[in-house]
Amino acid sequence: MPKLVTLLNGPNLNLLGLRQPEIYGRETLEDVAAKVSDLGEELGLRVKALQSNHEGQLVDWIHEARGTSAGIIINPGAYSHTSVAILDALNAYEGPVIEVHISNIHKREAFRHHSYVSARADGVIAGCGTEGYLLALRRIASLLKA
Ligand code: CA2
Repeated sequence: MPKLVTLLNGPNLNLLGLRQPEIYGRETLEDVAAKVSDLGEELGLRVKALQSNHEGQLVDWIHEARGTSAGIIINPGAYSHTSVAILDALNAYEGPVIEVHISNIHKREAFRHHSYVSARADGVIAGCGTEGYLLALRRIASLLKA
């Protein structure tokens, strides 16, 4: 049975590929989920991709991942910079967590430089475009092997 990895995307990431391609690229979230899922097959992992614009929904999915998912990849979107609730939920999760930002948040406005989620993340990838999600899955695979 392949281990499950939960891929969580936060607010507005459903617009990926449809708006602001100069910042977030041209791939849709569906394209990204398919690529991550294909890589998962190669790595022997099953990927469950979810997106929500609602903080509480993301918290609920993190709770659901407890005991069912071997790892979490999360792009919390703007909640990265505001959400202690998402940080608390991740602190109650036992497996590896990799935080992904498509853009380099450190090259952008000062309010994007701090992420609450980074205090829990085992790794943070920023500024690698949507390829960051694939890098995150590779990292989860190696952490699960170790
Ligand atoms: O770089 C990232 O991945 C971010 O997490 C994206 C968030 C932003 O608030 C963070 O500071 C950095 C915003 C996601 C918005 O996604 C859109 C995608 C396409 C068009 C419009 C918004």
